[in-house]
Amino acid sequence: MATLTKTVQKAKTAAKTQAKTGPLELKQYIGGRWLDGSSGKEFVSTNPADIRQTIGRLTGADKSDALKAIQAAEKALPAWRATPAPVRGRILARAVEIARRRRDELAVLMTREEGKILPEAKGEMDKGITLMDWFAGEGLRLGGLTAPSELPQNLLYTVRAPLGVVSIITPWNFPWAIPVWKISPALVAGNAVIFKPASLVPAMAVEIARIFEEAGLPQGVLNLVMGSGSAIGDVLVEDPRIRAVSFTGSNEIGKRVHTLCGARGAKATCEMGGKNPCVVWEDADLDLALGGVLKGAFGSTGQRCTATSRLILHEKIAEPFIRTLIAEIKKIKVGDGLDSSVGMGPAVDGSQLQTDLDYIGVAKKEGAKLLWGGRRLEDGELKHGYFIEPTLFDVVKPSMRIFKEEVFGPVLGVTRVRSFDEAVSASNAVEFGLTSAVYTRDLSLALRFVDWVEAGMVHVNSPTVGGEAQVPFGGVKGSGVGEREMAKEGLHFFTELKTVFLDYTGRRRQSNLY
Ligand code: UN1
Repeated sequence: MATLTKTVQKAKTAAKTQAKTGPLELKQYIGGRWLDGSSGKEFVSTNPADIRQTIGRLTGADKSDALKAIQAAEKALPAWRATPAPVRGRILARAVEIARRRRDELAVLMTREEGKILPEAKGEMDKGITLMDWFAGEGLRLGGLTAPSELPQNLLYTVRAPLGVVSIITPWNFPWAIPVWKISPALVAGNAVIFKPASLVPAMAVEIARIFEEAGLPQGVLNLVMGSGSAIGDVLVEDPRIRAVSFTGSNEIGKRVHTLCGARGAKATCEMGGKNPCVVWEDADLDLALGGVLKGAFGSTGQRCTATSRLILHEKIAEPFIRTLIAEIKKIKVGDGLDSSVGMGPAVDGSQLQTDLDYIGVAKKEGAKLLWGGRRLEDGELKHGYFIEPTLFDVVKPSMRIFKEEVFGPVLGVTRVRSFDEAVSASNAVEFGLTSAVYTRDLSLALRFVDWVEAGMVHVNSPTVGGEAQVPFGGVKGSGVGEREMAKEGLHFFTELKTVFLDYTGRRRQSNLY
């Protein structure tokens, strides 16, 4: 424990030194070389808790860099796909060791660049490391099946082949875990990768590439291109050499990625938004539910596609539950995530903050009742960051935008219901279907909720957020298209099945089989 505290302390001191010495000079990573982008356009990432601090600086990539990265990946591909999968897995395992060693230091960088509080950043580091570790092991298990043939002395089996060069396009809200849970299966399956992170978190993306470089990944197998989506996004989705795209982000872009890939016969998996309901039933352990709602709605400043944004309360417990909820929300200290007394960090940037405030305005106008929060926080040091109060609305109706649309901020709306059917239909009355939660002590009610809720994931007596490496992650309806992520499904997305018919009779076939 003492060593851990020391490491965090060291990382914090490093952060302070970096704040004095100036921003990190970041480079693109193409064909195993660290290069400036060709766009001539400067990108900076700033600390959303204090925008006077620039975290990283780079010259953005343009189309020519994206094309170079694709070329480098194509060149590296044959040797990488010929590398036995267990050996590929061992390179990943080395990356796991490096990431474990650097966990605390990278968590501090994450807090400074993305804004989430340090315990959340450490949690994200751990989750990403577990995912990498799980996929590293898959190098030993990347098998197909054998099946009995209709014919004698015939061997029927399948193998999993890599797809080729793939693009990985990731959002800012999980700048470590999401890239890692896409890159790891892509690599272990034998693909070469072009990784394009969100422009707000380049410093974390560079660290990811450095970890794989240090782990001994051959040059060109992983390429990092950073720049505006409009400059490089289309190439990474439309170039005929890109055989698959794994995307996490907005619905608008996800649908476009899916359509463009579909049109040219490339694979795509798109993980998009959520508007996740948490149902608290009259018989629930209310303390447990309270903790789950607070974590789900206000954890990561609500900037999580799995965040709880709709609280569906049984009317019998609604009043006391809301009273306690407000009392707990009032206790959440908002501020710089490196301060250990802080419970909620800033919005990631000015535009997200404005979106949050706009939605709050619309909700008020549409008749939702503001119970707590709703304002930007600008007192003292807070004026240097993008801080907003955790916000709670009551009397939220299914017709309102705050009920239907993803805010991606710390804004929770309450809807009251009287029956199980009402709870299910309220839960399902949106276009999203990522995750959901129900708090109850009634096993039958919980399992009926599992049966009927339209969501890719259901939590019983736990918050809507999170996932585990060994089970699939993803949603239905507007929340996701393509294969699920994580687990075997996440690995299989990056492979092509090959069915092999091996006749070892050495004679002409006698059978009429066709
Ligand atoms: C989580 O809740 O731990 O962008 C993961 C997102 C999701 C990941 C959430 N793709 O928020």
